[in-house]
Amino acid sequence: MKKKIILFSVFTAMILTGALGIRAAVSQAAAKPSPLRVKGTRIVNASGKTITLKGVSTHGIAWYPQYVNKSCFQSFKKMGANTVRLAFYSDDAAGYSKSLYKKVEEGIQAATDLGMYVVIDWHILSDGNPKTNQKKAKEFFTHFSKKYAGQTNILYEICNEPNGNVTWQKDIKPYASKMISLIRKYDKKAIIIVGTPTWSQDVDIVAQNPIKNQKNIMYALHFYAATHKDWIRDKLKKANQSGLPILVTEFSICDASGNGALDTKEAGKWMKLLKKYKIGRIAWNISNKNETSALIKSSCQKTGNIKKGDLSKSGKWIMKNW
Ligand code: IDC
Repeated sequence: MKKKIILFSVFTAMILTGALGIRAAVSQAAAKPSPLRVKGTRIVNASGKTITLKGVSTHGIAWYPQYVNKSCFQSFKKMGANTVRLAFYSDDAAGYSKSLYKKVEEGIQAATDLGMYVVIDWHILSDGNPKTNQKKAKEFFTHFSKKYAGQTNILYEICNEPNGNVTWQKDIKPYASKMISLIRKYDKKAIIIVGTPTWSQDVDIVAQNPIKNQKNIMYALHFYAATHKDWIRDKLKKANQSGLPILVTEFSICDASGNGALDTKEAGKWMKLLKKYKIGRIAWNISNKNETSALIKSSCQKTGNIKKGDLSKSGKWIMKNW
């Protein structure tokens, strides 16, 4: 009798450890996204297949750090995201602090564990000209490109939205050249995304004079569907036709304030165009802030294990239609 019990427990233990071993192997196997490169206007993976990035962006990580975690990112992965964007505001007034580098690293780790791509976003906004905080930007990109050189799921977005009295020729392009050569010292291959004039809308201007002699460079286009309509889509079409590789690193279907009514009709036109050109898109923003661009309902307090029912109206529309 005793012998039978011992045999039975040994047997059960073997089954349990076996099952756990298999689970560990499966989760490790999920964790290696193929390296990306830019080919023409598109992103391709190591075997040359077109990859469309579909992602979610954090809100400013100084304001909503609680959503920078694996369970949260995994929830969006289950809903179709393959990318996370970490928005690191560059202006002191918007919460810039070097102590937040750690949060970025946590976010990178979480996304990497999940086999997702990560966009490290230097989120200039109120500081308008990327040159304003160039010194801090240099420090930031030196730190991250050194630390993650060779890690194949990282993309660098070097200036979210240049705006104000800023031109491509005099301000953004020279800034971009500096950041690109700085990042390339350590990371030879990662995709680097350059912001464009007028809150990352004027891709047509950039297309007339893009950065030369550099590989794996893309340009940002942002839209908020209730504000930005045909005239911005025309810029995108023009730039795409002249061969400019574009990534929509930020969009929502409300107005440009990040709030206001949703325009699903215009949003539908945007999605159709992006799908046609196979352009990647990243939705603003992972938070439950009381604004219509927040992807999570303001009544939902969860910061992980987010289900479809926890999403806001824009969140639901985007996860269904992107
Ligand atoms: C908005 C946030 C809002 C915050 C504001 C100021 O949604 O909660 O108070 O920034 O920091 C952008 C920017 C992005 C904006 C968003 C909506 O890249 O930072 O977020 N937006 O205004 N460009 C166009 C719209």
